[in-house]
Amino acid sequence: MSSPRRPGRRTNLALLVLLAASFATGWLAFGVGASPALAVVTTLHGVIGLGLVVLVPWKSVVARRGLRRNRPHLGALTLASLIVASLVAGVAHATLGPLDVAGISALDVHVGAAFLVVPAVALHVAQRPQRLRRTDLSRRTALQSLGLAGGATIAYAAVETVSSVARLPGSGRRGTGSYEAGSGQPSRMPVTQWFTDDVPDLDPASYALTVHLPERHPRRVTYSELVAAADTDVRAVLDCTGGWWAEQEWRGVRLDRLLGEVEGESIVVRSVTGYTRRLPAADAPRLVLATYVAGAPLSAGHGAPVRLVAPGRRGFWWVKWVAQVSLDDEPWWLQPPFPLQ
Ligand code: HEM
Ligand code: HEM
Ligand SMILES: Nc1nc2c(c(=O)[nH]1)N[C@H]1C(S)=C(S)[C@@H](COP(=O)(O)O)O[C@H]1N2
Ligand SMILES: [Mo]
Repeated sequence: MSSPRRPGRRTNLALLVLLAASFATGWLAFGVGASPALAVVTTLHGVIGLGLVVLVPWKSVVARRGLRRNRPHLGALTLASLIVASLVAGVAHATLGPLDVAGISALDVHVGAAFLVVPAVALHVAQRPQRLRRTDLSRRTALQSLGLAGGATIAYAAVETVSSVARLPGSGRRGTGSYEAGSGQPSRMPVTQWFTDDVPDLDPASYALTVHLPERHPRRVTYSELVAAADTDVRAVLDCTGGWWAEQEWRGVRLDRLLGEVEGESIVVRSVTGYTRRLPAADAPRLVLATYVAGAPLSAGHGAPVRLVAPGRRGFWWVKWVAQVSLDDEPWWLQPPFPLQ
């Protein structure tokens, strides 16, 4: 028995795969390091995302047929609007630069709309389920997928070529997709909180860092002791998932020196405001608790009296206003991949 032919089924399934892969690679790009080599992930992300555009001619056939049916279309049209908004904002960010309208950036719109796509597409698919067939694993599907991949690569290459020929700001972005802002001039570097944190006003004179080592009494380290211990200068790039980066010269104390013997699995760095990240203990020699940037004490916005400098990691690891550093035996990856606050 053959089921009734449903043109567009494969198009719909391809859209589903592309959406899942866009979402996964988008968060991957935010999650894994901050080196320029991340261009591999962001390029893949861009190619997959533009694959959706390649499928427009096929999907419009499906959509027109669907729109003729007597059913509510609000959900499907909302989904379409969210996808368009996310795509336009993503390409705008990648080509035109760090756009900002009333404090909302193109990248905010891109990620925000993509976030809302998840429930919208779940609803859309739940109401219009598409069956998988054994023939989906065929030579024909493989060839179609290859064609789609080729089309998507061409679309991505076209965007990048226009961007570089027209010398759009995008041609100067970092591999992470971020734009330079305030390198060497911390006062021009944006002050960014991950979500809801507020800049606290702390008095260095009464501030002390608490250091917790296993089976030892907590140790208090005052601000002046931290400044006196600051023996390390690192030039490092702070690359925020908000879409900007800056290189600064940071001065502070290396975590392995502050902690002494680093025994344990991970280091927990917690701020006065409760913002917390857990890092592998093996990273201690590369991590710096900085009190100075570009030769001057940190400003309140940039983490005074002391912040973490985590070279090679995205900005959300660089805990500001550090109150406590502790060492324990839990693995560092036993935490949400992104801060929840
Ligand atoms: C890029 C994401 C997508 C967009 C923008 C989109 C948009 C639309 C629109 C506007 C319609 C016509 C209106 C309606 O039927 O109410 C439609 C119909 C439909 N969509 Fe999607 N869709 C997307 C992804 C998907 C996915 C992932 C599936 C399933 C796996 C799917 C399955 C269907 C089906 C079965 C129809 C109805 C076709 C018919 O009744 O003849 N769509 N879609
Ligand atoms: C519906 C899901 C998504 C789609 C279809 C999508 C698609 C795209 C597209 C087409 C671009 C432009 C690429 C270029 O022209 O260079 C882009 C850029 C970007 N997207 Fe997404 N995206 C999605 C979700 C996400 C999510 C969830 C994140 C992060 C959590 C994200 C982060 C980024 C970043 C950082 C860029 C800039 C990369 C660059 O400049 O090359 N995206 N996205
Ligand atoms: N306590 C705390 N530290 C934090 C954050 C935060 O919200 N709270 N945001 C992080 C993020 S997302 C980034 S990009 C950097 C930004 O540092 P800056 O404000 O000095 O530029 O701080 C990180 N440290
Ligand atoms: Mo950030």
